[in-house]
Amino acid sequence: MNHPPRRPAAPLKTAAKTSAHPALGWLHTAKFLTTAPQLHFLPALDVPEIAFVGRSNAGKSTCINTLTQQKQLAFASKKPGRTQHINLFSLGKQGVMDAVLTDLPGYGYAAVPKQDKIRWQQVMANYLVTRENLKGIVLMCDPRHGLTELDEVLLEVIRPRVEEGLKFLVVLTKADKLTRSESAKALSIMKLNAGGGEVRLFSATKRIGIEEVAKLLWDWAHPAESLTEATGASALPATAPKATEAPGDEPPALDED
Ligand SMILES: Nc1nc2c(ncn2[C@@H]2O[C@H](COP(=O)(O)OP(=O)(O)OP(=O)(O)O)[C@@H](O)[C@H]2O)c(=O)[nH]1
Ligand SMILES: [Mg+2]
Repeated sequence: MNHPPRRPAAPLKTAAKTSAHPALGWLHTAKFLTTAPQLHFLPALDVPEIAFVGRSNAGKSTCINTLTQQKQLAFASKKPGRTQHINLFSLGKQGVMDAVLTDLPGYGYAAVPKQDKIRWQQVMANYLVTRENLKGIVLMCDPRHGLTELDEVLLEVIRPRVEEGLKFLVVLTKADKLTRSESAKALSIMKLNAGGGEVRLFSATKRIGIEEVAKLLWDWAHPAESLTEATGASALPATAPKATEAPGDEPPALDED
């Protein structure tokens, strides 16, 4: 009896996932680790740490949520000053922590009392200068405002560490607010100012730059790992997002300013 010729096996549905870059799957493993009002409350860690810094309302918490594909991991809000603690999120497949993301309170919010501002600037400067496992800094900057005076101060604070090899990336946030030519201009101006660091355009709403930023963070945290070894990884299911601070009544809407 004649058998019909064997059909080639149907490609597995996971094929697309397994050939994708592992960065987004890795970032999706983010879990709330701890929160601290001051530096000395932070646990000493021996995995690479990547800190998100920048002006209040620049979009740090939103960027972390977008990169990790979790809606409320970090609390974002229209109201500046939403993040008031140092919040740490662990990353790693199979529950094995291999890096940490840090969401820092923003600076430059006018309504904060002067004493609190100074205190916070000291906490942040200390963190950036002394945190031993700090591997990279992501400076979030709204290109409509450019680098503020406090951003410039921060650049000065971290310069010696960047010269010693600390990774540095300027993320130009809310790129959805810019036209194409404004984006291109903002990008080239920032490249001149970033002192050798990377610069990327980013938008949570229009989903610009997400993969590019994700890949950079992956590379920072896994310098020795070759891409071929890593491509077997696929996205793990989301873990229940955990609040770092009391949530507001509604999830924050993206601002329209
Ligand atoms: N249009 C637009 N709005 C954004 C984007 N990212 C963030 N936002 C909005 O900007 C506002 C501030 O966002 P957050 O992520 O809370 O900013 P933050 O830098 O964490 O602020 P602090 O915690 O105060 O330092 C919120 O209303 C966000 O919805 C974006 O890509 N596009
Ligand atoms: Mg925040």
